[in-house]
Amino acid sequence: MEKLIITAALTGAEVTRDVQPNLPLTPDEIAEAAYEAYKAGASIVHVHARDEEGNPTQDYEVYKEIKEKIEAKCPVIFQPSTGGAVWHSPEERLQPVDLKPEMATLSAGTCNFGPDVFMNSEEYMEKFAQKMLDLNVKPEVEVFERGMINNTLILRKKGLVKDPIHFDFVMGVPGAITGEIRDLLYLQESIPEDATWTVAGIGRHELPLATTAILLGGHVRVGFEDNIYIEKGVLAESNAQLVAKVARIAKELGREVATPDEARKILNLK
Ligand code: KMH
Ligand code: ZN
Repeated sequence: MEKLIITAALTGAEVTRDVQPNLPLTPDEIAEAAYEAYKAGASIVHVHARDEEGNPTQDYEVYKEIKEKIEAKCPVIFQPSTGGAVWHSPEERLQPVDLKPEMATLSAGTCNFGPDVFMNSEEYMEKFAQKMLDLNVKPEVEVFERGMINNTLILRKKGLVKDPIHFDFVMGVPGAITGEIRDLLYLQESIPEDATWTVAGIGRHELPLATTAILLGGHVRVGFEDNIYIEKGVLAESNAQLVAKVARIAKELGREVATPDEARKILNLK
């Protein structure tokens, strides 16, 4: 089995300090959280930027500062979000791709997102994919529903997404696919054979899905964007604590954890 890629989703766009006091918000805090997550076993950091008030921003300059600060500390793969927050315009969301990061997320369809709608029209999915292709940025395809795999295969047919595709199954978002293991199996068997995949379980789904992915040969995303607890009712001290827990479970189950360079090879990054 391939080594395990652990992604740390450090901040997200929805979580606040009110519910998770240890949430990293400033570029310095995000870079420090990335470094700690790297030391705990993360090979990718999925990053959402925040402005000076702590609100989600897709501003190019803020992402640039975060990217440079992370790169100064460690060799972890920097993966900015192009999902942003539900209220960001597509143009705002695309800004971090101009930094030519090794990877960026590419949301593969529209779905309900709690009380909101997360909009990803065909026109904009194509624009996002084209830009990533032009700038040699590997998409991590965010799948919130089964139909989004079909959308991705249509993008592939149009030459906008290249094999091998890397998927992130985001499971347990209220309004989208459940966090049940049978749904993970369904998603896993629906993607091309040469594709790689990771799973981001939301809230209480994080740990069971992570453990299942370790056993199935998939990869794992954890972090405050998805889940703020280290165990039922106990807030995590840091993103690194969540990463360390996954690394520990992987070790117990006999799956080695990938370094960033090993993750680059598994994901065919240049
Ligand atoms: N914040 C969500 C609306 C991504 O990062 O690409 C979208 C999201 C996906 O988090
Ligand atoms: Zn995200």
